[in-house]
Amino acid sequence: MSKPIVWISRPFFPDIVDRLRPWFEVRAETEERSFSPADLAGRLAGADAAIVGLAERIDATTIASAPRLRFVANLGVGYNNLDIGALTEAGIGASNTPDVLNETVADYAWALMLAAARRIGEAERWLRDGQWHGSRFEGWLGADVHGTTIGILGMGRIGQAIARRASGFRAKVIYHNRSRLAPEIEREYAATYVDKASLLAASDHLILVLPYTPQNHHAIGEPELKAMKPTATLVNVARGGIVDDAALARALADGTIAAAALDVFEGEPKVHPDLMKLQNIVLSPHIASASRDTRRDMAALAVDNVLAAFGHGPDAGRPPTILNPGVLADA
Ligand code: 8YV
Repeated sequence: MSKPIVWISRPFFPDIVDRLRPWFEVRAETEERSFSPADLAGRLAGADAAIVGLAERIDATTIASAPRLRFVANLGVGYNNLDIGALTEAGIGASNTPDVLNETVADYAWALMLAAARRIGEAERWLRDGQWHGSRFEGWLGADVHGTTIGILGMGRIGQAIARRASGFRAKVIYHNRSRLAPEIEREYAATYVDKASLLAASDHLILVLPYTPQNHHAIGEPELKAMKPTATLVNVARGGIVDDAALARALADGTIAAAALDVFEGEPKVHPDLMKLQNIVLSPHIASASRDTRRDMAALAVDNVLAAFGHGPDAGRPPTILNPGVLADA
């Protein structure tokens, strides 16, 4: 009997991909590329399973062109590229990569916050440009991070990992979330729940970690930016589309807020041209989870899910991070 086919939309760690080979015919892309809907449909037409990234949108139209598809493993914790309703209706399981990236993304959120507040990118560009001829005592003044109030919008597992790092900086954490954390978790992080208006008004540095949903589209737009302190820093490690990038560019240009750092963009990999013109922003190409260990862990988790969905490996029959477990129960 021929082996089921797994399509992998981007190259990654060959030793991890090899774990699929005893049970699957692996069709792995050999270079990073983007897929038109027609390309995607063509790739999925013969596939029984797929490992995809957030650039690959899997919805009812894609599914219609993939009659054999039984499982989709997403290389990321955020899965707004997957239409879970349509997948479930078609009896196709789906998984994401939660938890394995929490600490790495939290490290990076802090790195971006520090870089933007202390103007690290801007100062380095100036130095490399050969402009350092002497130091001005009042040059390069940035904002402190220690001892400040750090606001977190979206207090899931990554938000909590960000909050945990605040104590070393003696910073106060306030947060807003769909649901309030249990009191013992709030105590653990010394985090105070506030409404969104208070979060915007009181944060010295505001970090966005909420999932992208239609309700969260432009959760930070012109009115929200105007409600922030003029000395504030905004950091987005969540998804493009949560921030209105055009409004942010205006706010950074006219001093509504002081600085920003974005790892994600509306319409990435394109970046709004007005953001590109600014100095008081750190622009990063969606790499918050890109540490060597974490990207391996994400890849391994995606592979574990595919193996388990097809009855192999230690989790046989129980993909560890399946998003729609009902699909397997119904199978
Ligand atoms: C990406 C992410 O998945 O986990 C997420 O939701 O946005 C990232 O970790 C990563 O860039 C791989 O494509």
